[in-house]
Amino acid sequence: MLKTLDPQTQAFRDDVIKGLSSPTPAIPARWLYDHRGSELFDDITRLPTYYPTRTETAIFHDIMPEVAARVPKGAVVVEFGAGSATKTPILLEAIAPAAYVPVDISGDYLEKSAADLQQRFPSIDVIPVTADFARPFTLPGGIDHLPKLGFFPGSTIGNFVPWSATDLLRQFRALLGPGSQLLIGMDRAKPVDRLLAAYDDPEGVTAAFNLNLLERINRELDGDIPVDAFRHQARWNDILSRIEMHLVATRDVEFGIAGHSFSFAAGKSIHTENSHKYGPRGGRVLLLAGGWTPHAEWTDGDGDFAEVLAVA
Ligand code: AVI
Repeated sequence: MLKTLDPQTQAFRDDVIKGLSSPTPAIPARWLYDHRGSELFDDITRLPTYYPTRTETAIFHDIMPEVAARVPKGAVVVEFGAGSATKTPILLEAIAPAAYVPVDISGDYLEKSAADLQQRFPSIDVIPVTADFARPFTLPGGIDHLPKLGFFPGSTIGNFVPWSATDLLRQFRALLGPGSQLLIGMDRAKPVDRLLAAYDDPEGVTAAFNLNLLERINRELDGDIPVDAFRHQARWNDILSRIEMHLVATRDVEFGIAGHSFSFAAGKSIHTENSHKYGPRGGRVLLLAGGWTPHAEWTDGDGDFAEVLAVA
């Protein structure tokens, strides 16, 4: 019997069926983040080999006085993503904006993090918006006249292929308006062994995060994928300057998902995520192509991660 699926599950099913039917199988990375996937990603951010979160947080502590000096008083901070419990408070504390607007597709997670921040910062008007920030949406009323600071930390921009990243940056510009600013985190290219260790940790947390996608398909789409027939693999793609996550079949397998049959020969992979790494010039060119002019840039002492402030 055909089950009626909610729109989100329908979109998941369509992406999975289309993605696995391609000669180069791939599933969009956004489906990695169900409840379990988000928990596992949280664990990743604390791994010794996963340097980005730690490094960006340390940069924030150093640069906030300078950022605050460049952001007009009474601004509105619009964060693309629900807001990390460690990074967002550093920014809010430093610039004391009039309002903080976190935008995230996961309503539950958003409400919870917004409520926590509202309690911690009673003088800031916290206005959560449930929306997919990668698609056009509108800002809440009553803040049109205030200066805006977009906030996009974590190097999430790296999870978009450059042409989509450019579209996304242009959309941020259209939303926030000319004269607004954007504070964005970008992970830098670095020796391949460090990158591979960050995305294939010895503890196996990133592997569990990646394999959870197959478990999610089985859970939500009535799949019967033998998860133990796939292994996590992180690859460095030098031409495209990105880490790719794949799930590689370790033996010949056949499985079904929502009435569709698939067969994978041993060695065939499902591409599940890209994480682009930018050099200083490449990062600035990307921002310029997206309609943002960089006017300040900071890195940690080793040049592992960069924080850029740009103006629309
Ligand atoms: C969310 N994003 C910035 C992470 C990254 O580093 O690209 C996602 C991630 N995937 C595996 N580890 C971390």
